[in-house]
Amino acid sequence: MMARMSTPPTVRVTLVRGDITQQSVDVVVNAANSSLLGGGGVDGAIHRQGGPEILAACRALRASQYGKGLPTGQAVATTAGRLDARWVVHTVGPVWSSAEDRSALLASCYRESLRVAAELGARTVAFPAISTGIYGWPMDDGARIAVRTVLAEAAAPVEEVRFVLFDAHAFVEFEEVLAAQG
Ligand code: AR6
Repeated sequence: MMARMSTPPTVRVTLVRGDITQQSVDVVVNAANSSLLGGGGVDGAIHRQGGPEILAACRALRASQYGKGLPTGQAVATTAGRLDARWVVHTVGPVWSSAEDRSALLASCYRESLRVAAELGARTVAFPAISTGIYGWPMDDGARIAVRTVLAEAAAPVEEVRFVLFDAHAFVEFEEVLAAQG
């Protein structure tokens, strides 16, 4: 009987507690808003640390392609400016709603960001917990969607997906979800 060929695990998922702007990776994913003009939270931190080149690139994208804004669930790349990264991939998470299930849009943020990163040839990608801050998504559910989508969608040339969690609560939630995936 032939042994079933098992697919080697090509993508490593890691968790780090800290500030995403301090990571050395190919891609830093930004939890942006559709204006692409910056904001608070992780978006503010990325623009502050990365410098004005990122905003200039975002303005150029608005002028050329996204005059009406980047739609929720989509992703687009710019320079990473002064960050220790090659690109920032901006994605727009959904605002949490208790009345409507917007999970597919949140999953789309991770999937589309990974697709853009892979197209660029990125090997290491750092994600924040998209939508779990100002956009109000519950951390346990946000972590579940993030980990499941990344495990299902990450593919070569991406080798490592690093979730960079800002606080202890986020870290614990991601740890639990990752452990439960076996
Ligand atoms: N590194 C890693 N994670 C961070 C950092 C950081 N430096 N700063 C915050 N977080 P948020 P959202 C965590 O609010 O919910 C902006 O104004 C934070 O604790 O940054 O998608 C945009 O322009 C939380 O767990 O993004 C949009 O208008 C997670 O990152 C809106 O906020 C996401 O929180 C997007 O809201």
